[in-house]
Amino acid sequence: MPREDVTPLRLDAVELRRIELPLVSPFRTSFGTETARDILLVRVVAEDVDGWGECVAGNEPLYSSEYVEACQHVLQHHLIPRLFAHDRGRVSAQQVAKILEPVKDHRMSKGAIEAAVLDAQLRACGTNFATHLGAVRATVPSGVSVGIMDSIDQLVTTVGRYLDDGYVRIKLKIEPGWDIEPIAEIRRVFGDSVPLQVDANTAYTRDDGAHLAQLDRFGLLLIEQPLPEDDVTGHAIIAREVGTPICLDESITSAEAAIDAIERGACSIVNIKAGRVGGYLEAVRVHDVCAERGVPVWCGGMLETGIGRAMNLALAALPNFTVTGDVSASERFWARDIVDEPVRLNDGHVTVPTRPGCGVEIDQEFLDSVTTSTVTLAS
Ligand code: NPQ
Ligand code: MG
Repeated sequence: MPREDVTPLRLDAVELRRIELPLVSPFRTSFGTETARDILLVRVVAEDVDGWGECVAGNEPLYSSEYVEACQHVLQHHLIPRLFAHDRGRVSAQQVAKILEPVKDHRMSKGAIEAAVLDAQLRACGTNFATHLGAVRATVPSGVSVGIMDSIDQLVTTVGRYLDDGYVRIKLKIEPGWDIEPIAEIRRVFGDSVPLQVDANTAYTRDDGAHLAQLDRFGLLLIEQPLPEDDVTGHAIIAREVGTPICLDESITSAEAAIDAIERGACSIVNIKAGRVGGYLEAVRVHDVCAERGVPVWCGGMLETGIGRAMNLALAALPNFTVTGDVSASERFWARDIVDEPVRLNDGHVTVPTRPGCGVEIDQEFLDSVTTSTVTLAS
C-alpha cells in the first residue's frame, strides 16, 4: 500500500531524548569541524506501540539556521502541544505537516516528530518505511562524504581507505583554498574512473564561476551547493559558467523550492534530505517533482544514527534516486550505533531494512548509556 494514508494513532506521550555520540574522527566542512554529535531523538508512545524519529539539526546553526537546542524548544513548546491538541491527540503522519503549518519553518523539528509518528503507525500495521514510501530496490549503492583535511597526504590516505572499504563514490568537501589542488591530487593518485563529486556547503560567491570552472577538467559528477542557501539566481548564473552539473542541497527546502530551482536553471541534480524539507513525506514529493522534470536525485546524509540511516535507506530505494547518495555504513561515523542492526557495507552497497516501521530496534542499554537528558510530555 505505498503512500496511502494510514489510520491515526492516539499519542499518549512523547519523549525528547538527547544523546552524545563521539565521531570516529573529526568531520570538517566549510562551515566548521564536528568531533561529536549532540542528537535529539523523538519517541512517541501511541496505543502501546513506540515510534522513533531523529532530528538532524547540528550542535550549532552552521549548516542551516536550525540547531539542536532550538529544535528541542520548538518541539516541546510549539509543535508537540499542537499535536496533543488536535482531535484529542489522534493524529496520522499524513496530517502532521498540516497541523504544524501555522508554525513557520523549523523543518528539521517537524520532520523528526513526523518520522516518529509514521514509525509508530507503520509498526502498528506491520508495514515498513520502504514499502510505504514506494521503494523499488532492496539495496542501494553507497557513497561516502570526506571532510576537509589538514594536508593533501592525509586526504589521499583517507580516500584510499574508503575505496578499500568498497564505497562506490567519493564526495570531497571543498572551500576556497581547498579545491583545485586536492581534487587534482585525488585524480592523479586514484585515476579518472573513480566516481567523484564535491560539496562546497555555500562557501563560494557569484564571482567564483571562473574559478569553479577549473574543476571541469576532473570529470566530476556534480558540484554541490557552491553559493548561499537563498541564492537560487546565483546558482543559475554559476550553472551557465561551469560545465560540471550543479546540484543543490541547502537551497532545496521543499518540493516547491525544488520546482523553482529547476525551472530557473539553478540545478540539474537534487540532493534530498528528509530533515531539510520537513520530513519523509515531503521528501517523497521532492522526489516526485524532480522525476516529473527529468532531474535525478540522491539521498544526502546528516551524520545520522541507525534510526535516521534506516529511514534514509528506505527513501533512497525510490525509483528516481539514480545518483549514488551519502548513506554510508554506520561505522563511517560511529564506533557503536544505538540500533540492533547498524548499516553495513556489502560490496559497496547497503541493504534497505524490511522489518516493520524503520526496520531497526533500539539497543536500549547502550542508548541509556549515551543519554544526556530526557523530557517526557504527556497528552
Ligand atoms: C552535506 N553532510 O551534505 C552534509 C553536511 C553536514 C555527510 O556531507 C552535524 C550536523 C554535522 C549536520 C556535518 C555530509 C554535519 C551536518 C556536515 C551536516 O552538506
Ligand atoms: Mg551538502
